[in-house]
Amino acid sequence: MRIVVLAGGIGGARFLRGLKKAAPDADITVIGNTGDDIHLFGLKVCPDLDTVMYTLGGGINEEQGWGRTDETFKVKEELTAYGVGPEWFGLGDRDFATHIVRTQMLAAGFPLSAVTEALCERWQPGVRLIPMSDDRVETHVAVTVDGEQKAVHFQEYWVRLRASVDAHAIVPVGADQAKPAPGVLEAIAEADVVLFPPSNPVVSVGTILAVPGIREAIADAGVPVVGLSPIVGDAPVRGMADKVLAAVGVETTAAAVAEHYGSGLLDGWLVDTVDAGVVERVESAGIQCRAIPLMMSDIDATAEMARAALALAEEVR
Ligand code: GDP
Ligand code: FO1
Ligand code: CA
Repeated sequence: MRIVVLAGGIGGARFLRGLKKAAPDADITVIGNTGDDIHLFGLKVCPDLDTVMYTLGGGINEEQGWGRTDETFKVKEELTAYGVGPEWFGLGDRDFATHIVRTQMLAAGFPLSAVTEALCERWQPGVRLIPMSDDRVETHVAVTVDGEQKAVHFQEYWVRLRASVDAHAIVPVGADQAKPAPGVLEAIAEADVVLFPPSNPVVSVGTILAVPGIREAIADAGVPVVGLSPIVGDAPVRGMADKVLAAVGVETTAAAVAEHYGSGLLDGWLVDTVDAGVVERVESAGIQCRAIPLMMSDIDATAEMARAALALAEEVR
């Protein structure tokens, strides 16, 4: 079976670990969000691609959910001693090596998709990981700080400002001009099922869908599209989905997120058992819905979620 998954960082990566266990023989292609990417210290950092790569490859800091295990911060300390920032973004020594290799290969002329493939040769994530685009896309957030309206990079909004200021708009800068990376549209066209993991619907899955051609390819593929809610009990399990959903005018509920994707895209939707009350509302919007436990507390619980998503895909096929 060929499965395509549109993934952000932690939510996507943890779901993929369960999916690999649930469907060990499946051929899994992951289309990764690159809207979170940022240039720091002359290096290109791709947080969501790296989170997927490290999580599936066994190099992730499990507690944190991002960055390397067994990490040290000597390089960052030395940069700070030179007065070179930003200080608010925690790049570790082991992680730095990934960004150095990536930046060196990009400077040599390789596209990000080829660089990601090369990095994955080391990590062997057991899936094919493709960035959504080789073109630069950067998510910016319009905020008001001290009465002043401005746009900041998504990482500045989340890591520096801790999403503590109101977001008025989310703009995937460059997305309208971006082309899907080689292999993205082909994987979607050849897929037997497309899954939206419980990733952020705005700044992860939403950004991938903002690359012209990807949403259309999914709708045209004619295969089941099933998603899992990242919202449980009217709140994100972690992160800032509530803030960015508000910025795009969507309420923070499992039902509203399903309606936001819409029945033109989504065939099936899984909500947590605490949200069983919304099943009827989602189904009346033309999306088949089931309520099951959606907490990715361990790999077995996550594999059970993946099995339920694949079972729902068969029901709607
Ligand atoms: P990010 O790029 O690291 O923010 O990761 P993603 O976009 O892939 O996923 C973030 C989303 O995952 C957040 O909105 C969380 O609510 C959701 N999430 C994290 N852990 C869980 C979980 O155990 N269950 C569910 N249902 N959602 C989760
Ligand atoms: N998240 C933080 O909250 N603080 C950090 O200092 C930080 C550094 C960082 C470095 C590399 C990387 O791949 C991810 C990193 N993240 C950090 C996570 C990242 O900001 C988020 O997981 C996502 O981009 C949110 O969607
Ligand atoms: Ca992310």
